[in-house]
Amino acid sequence: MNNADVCILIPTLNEAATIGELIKDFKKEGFSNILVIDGNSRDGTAQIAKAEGARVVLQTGKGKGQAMIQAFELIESPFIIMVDGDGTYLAKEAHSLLGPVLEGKADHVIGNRLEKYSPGAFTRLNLVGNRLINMFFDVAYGVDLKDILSGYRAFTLESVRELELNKTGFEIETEISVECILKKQRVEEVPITYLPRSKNGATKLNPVKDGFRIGSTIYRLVKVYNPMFYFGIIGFIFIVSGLFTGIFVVTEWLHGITRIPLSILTTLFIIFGLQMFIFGMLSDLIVTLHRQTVNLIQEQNKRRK
Ligand SMILES: Nc1nc2c(ncn2[C@@H]2O[C@H](COP(=O)(O)OP(=O)(O)OP(=O)(O)O)[C@@H](O)[C@H]2O)c(=O)[nH]1
Ligand SMILES: [Mg+2]
Repeated sequence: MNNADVCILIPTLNEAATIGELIKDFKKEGFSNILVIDGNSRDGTAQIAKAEGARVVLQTGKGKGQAMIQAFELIESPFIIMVDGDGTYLAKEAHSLLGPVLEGKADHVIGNRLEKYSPGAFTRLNLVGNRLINMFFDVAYGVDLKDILSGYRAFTLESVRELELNKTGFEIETEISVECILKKQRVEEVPITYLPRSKNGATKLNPVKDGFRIGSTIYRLVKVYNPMFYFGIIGFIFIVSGLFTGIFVVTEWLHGITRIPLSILTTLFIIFGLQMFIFGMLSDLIVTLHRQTVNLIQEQNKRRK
């Protein structure tokens, strides 16, 4: 392996404060194949990156996700490192991220920020949000990943070409993580340092709006992977609501008061909730059978090759 076989992919939007230094740092580590995909920054980010010797491409659409998808199409190098341009990640840790990919042990390596982050790197809201999102993700997909939203990753070109990506904003990391699981890739996590954002560069992430988008992306994408989880959550909410109204109706009835509309509502809640579980079971069956068919076809294709 030659360092030129590794493309350092940096998405940027107004990161003039940090991009120059970041490119220098990667060069110091021996990586000269650097691709900056810029979202038409207005602070001279693209010019700085060019002056530092990076290949700069302007993105044609909007959002970090669109930029990444566009960049993946342009890359020919067999290995890719993706890293945010805001100077929160260390170039020297690229080697430990690449390790498992180069050794052929993993297709996709995630830099786990949540083990040794610097004080101030996460706001309290971001830290709690990240932990909740990871917990939700792990339960939904039945995996044990600690930092699916990390912006520092290493993977093979082959593995990224396999992913079907559509998300245009900050949901891109979620979608990449989900697709890796759907495509049965070997995903590993390596602890990395996470530094606070430079005071001169503003965040593009809105923790509440983007956090909500990320959560709903995880939920929507799980429908075809784990439908029991998808329908089960809705069913659970309705059954719990039914139990609450039901307990109220029964207590009132014991005191001699009959609540007819609320009794009807209770019945509807519980019937609807149970139906959701039945949908879940049926969908689960369909997904399992579909998976078996796909596996069979893949095995036959492999045998033919
Ligand atoms: N090309 C492109 N890059 C973007 C866009 N939005 C954000 N980025 C870059 O994507 C990287 C991650 O964005 P950040 O704003 O740092 O988001 P974050 O790291 O999740 O949040 P912070 O914790 O606030 O840093 C940075 O390098 C941004 O410049 C975009 O629309 N287009
Ligand atoms: Mg950042």
